[in-house]
Amino acid sequence: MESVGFDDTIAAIATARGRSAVAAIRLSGRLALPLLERVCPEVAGRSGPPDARRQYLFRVHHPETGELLDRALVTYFAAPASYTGEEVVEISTHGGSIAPERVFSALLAAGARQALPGEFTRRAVLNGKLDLLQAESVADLVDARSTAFHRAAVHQMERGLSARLSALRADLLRTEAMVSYGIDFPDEDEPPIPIGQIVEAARGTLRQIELAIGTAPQGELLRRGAAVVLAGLPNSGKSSLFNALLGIERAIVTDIPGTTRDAIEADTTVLGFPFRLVDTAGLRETQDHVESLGIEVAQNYLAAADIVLFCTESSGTLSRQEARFVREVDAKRLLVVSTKADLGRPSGEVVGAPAGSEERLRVSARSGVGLTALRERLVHTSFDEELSRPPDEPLVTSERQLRALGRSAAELRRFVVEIKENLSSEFAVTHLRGATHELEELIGAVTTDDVLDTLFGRFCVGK
Ligand SMILES: Nc1nc2c(ncn2[C@@H]2O[C@H](COP(=O)(O)OP(=O)(O)OP(=O)(O)O)[C@@H](O)[C@H]2O)c(=O)[nH]1
Ligand SMILES: [Mg+2]
Repeated sequence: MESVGFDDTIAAIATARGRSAVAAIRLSGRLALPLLERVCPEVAGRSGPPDARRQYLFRVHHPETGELLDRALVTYFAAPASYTGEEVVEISTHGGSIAPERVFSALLAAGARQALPGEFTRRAVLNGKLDLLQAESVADLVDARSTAFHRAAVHQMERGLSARLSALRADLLRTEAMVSYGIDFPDEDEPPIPIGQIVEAARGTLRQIELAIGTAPQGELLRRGAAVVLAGLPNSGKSSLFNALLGIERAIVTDIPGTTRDAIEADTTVLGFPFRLVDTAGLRETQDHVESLGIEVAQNYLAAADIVLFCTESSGTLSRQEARFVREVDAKRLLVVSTKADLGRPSGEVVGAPAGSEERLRVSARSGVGLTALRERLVHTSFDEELSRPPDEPLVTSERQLRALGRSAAELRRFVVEIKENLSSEFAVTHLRGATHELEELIGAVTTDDVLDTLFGRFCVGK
């Protein structure tokens, strides 16, 4: 495919700042090779350009002062066989904070322009190297903080969702052809293709779109992490359990009830799945102003929690006060654990335990007992759908995707209504085209500038 023909050649340090063995600098645009020659006189001295996709060890100099800046590994990718589809040069310099910056400055001095966030990927999309969904997955891949989300992003980068939606788009085009066939021969008594068949085809596609929409809550959870809010009476061991799940001593633990006052949040992964843990103030009636504010905060977190991890020191019946708190949480979100299992309690306490409490997990932050079972329970409670999702089944992971699919489904439903009432098929078909258009815009077959702006706004420089 022809390069879109941007005038500037852009450059960026693509690796993170800080101490490292190597850093990568990227250069993309028509002048990538001439700019390389300006900073690497050895390239200029060669009889021809460097071979594409071969690594060379070149000295890098400042184009104005001639100062030697580094020895770097240089790879040239000839257009269009490159990430962006343009002429690309990648320079691997020594890492650290100085060498990459100085080589980068040399490239700017030679005439490159500093790339904007996501500009390389944006060019890749505009040159047809990646579709929009793949571009989104590139950002997800970089942002991924859990292996589960990473897995979804990789699948999308491999065109998982794109392929599925392209197939649905093809189905819609076929349905449109069926309708047009009817419109082209309006004088026939019986339409050449029965309306029922057209409706059936549209409904089939609609079901597929709805299935994809149905994966969005799980995709959203994978992106943001499931919120687990630890709650319970003061001193019930919430902060200790919070620290044990995190693997670091983050919250203060003392034997004084009412230690935690504010809510403490921390992102973590549990068995590869993303979670946000929230430790809260113990729930109790109190005259203490600060403590009661903390309890109010806790209540707000509880309302928004994906899972309420209720900690009780009892291994049997909950106290009246505890039972009152627990009643306010709906059962699907509630997970009750008996803490401090290492202390061992007289088995007599279990007598009179409410139904279901035999299954209650007993955990100890001190000895580690029950923590593995608790981790598994947390993952199953939040990510059961993800665990049972076939690996090749695509997942809707962004608001943009969800909205576009919603609009496509709405158009398709309107189409079905119109065509069934046998209103003018020309009118119905505009809704069918609307549904197709939404899918095309989602994949990136047609893109508008503001779609690109929102999408690439969250990229990092050099990607
Ligand atoms: N033996 C034992 N003691 C524990 C365990 N977990 C917590 N404790 C003790 O119980 C006391 C209270 O623990 P915290 O983790 O501060 O309890 P909390 O629920 O956060 O308390 P508040 O913040 O005051 O509401 C401390 O003295 C802890 O050392 C455990 O698993 N085993
Ligand atoms: Mg605490």
